[in-house]
Amino acid sequence: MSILERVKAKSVDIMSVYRNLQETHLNRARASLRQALSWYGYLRKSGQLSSNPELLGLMKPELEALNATLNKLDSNVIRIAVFGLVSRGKSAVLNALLGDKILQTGPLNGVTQWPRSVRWQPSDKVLVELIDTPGLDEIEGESRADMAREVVHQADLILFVVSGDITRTEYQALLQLRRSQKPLILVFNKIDLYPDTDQGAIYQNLQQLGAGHPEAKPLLPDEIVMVAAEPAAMEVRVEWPDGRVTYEWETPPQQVDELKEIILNILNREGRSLLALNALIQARDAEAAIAQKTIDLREKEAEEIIWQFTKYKALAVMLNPIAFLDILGGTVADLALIRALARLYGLPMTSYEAGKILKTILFSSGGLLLGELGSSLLLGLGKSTAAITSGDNPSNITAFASSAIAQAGIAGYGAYSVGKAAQVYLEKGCTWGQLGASSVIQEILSQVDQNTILYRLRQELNIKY
Ligand SMILES: Nc1nc2c(ncn2[C@@H]2O[C@H](COP(=O)(O)OP(=O)(O)OP(=O)(O)O)[C@@H](O)[C@H]2O)c(=O)[nH]1
Ligand SMILES: [Mg+2]
Repeated sequence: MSILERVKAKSVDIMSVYRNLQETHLNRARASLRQALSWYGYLRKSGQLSSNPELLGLMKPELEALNATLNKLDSNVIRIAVFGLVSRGKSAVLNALLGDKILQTGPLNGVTQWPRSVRWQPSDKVLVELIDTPGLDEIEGESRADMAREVVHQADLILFVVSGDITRTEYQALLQLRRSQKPLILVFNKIDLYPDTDQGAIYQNLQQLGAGHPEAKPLLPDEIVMVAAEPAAMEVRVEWPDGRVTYEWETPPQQVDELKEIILNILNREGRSLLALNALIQARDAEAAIAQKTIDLREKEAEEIIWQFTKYKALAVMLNPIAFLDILGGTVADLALIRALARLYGLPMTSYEAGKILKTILFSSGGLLLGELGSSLLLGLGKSTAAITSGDNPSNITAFASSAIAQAGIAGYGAYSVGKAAQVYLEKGCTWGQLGASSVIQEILSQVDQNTILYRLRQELNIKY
């Protein structure tokens, strides 16, 4: 095989690795969404929800969002939205990508008043929906800015368009997008207005954007692109050989090839992974919202359940004379409490997950609950000895009683903290279980290649693998 052939074979190899990985990510996302939907569907059928029309009504928008997200995954269309302040050239950038003046542009602020999407097929395998949005600082009021934010929330990749100095609003929007795990490219438009000598400095400033902020890291070279989407005509001085001087209007060339290439690279390498990630983020948010609504609705009943279990556990531990059994009994009670709360909330929960939550709670609340285990063991042993040797000796019975009461108090407090902690945990939604949205997001981010935009997101979030 010649070197050229080998290089070719290798790059075909790499492309097929990327393709397989993206396919896996899509499949995992689909499985996760189906699991969530089937769970809520099960609740409805099993009567838990239909007997509770209030809750069903509350959950409806989120269930619809989950369904829409799943449909979107199946359609395989990647959504790219522009975002930025008015008149930065958002519509012009999309026109430049499309190679046609489809969207209206103009010098006045607020030319684009509604989100509008246009199909774009940059290569035969990739289908893209380009979405134009109104400016973030639209004077007509908040509603248009809200519209833009809503679109961005649903997009898989953002082109954040700036031109000239970055304003505070732009800076804050940028940080917020980063925080919400949105992949983005910073597009510096109207570069034709700057002489070549300034462009290097602009680039460096952009790269350092947010570097002063503890959460933000400098942007990577691939994440900043300079473009001239709709360069303005300039008056140029022409000196003729015969000494005549005339002035003519000339339009500098459009500069958009680099942006196009970067987008195409991203789409080929990780387009469908971005689709999967975005669907999972939507699912996670929807499920968290469902959990929050349910928990608010059931606050009183939950308090009652927690107290009942606290009393029950204290009593069970106190009356049980055998050291190991009371610890076991206590743990079983904690698990049952977590499951009872989950059942009350109608949240997906298997005993495997309940066990995992209990473990998390034990470790996260550190000393206190581990202390409960430790002292249970000590006091429990004392109690067992007292029980064995008690006979008719009243002092032994007192020993049994006092260690039993001490232990019951600790156990009761433990159950109460477990209950409260479980409530907090459940509030976050059950997205951390097997195939849960959060788990799959983490799984996808852990598998991405170094030169991808997703890898960069993972760095930003400081996830360690
Ligand atoms: N010099 C120069 N002007 C540009 C460039 N791109 C766009 N413009 C001009 O900037 C103005 C605004 O462009 P639009 O594309 O309408 O901007 P927008 O961000 O969509 O604005 P809104 O829809 O109002 O939020 C227009 O007059 C464009 O001609 C560019 O690359 N260079
Ligand atoms: Mg516009």
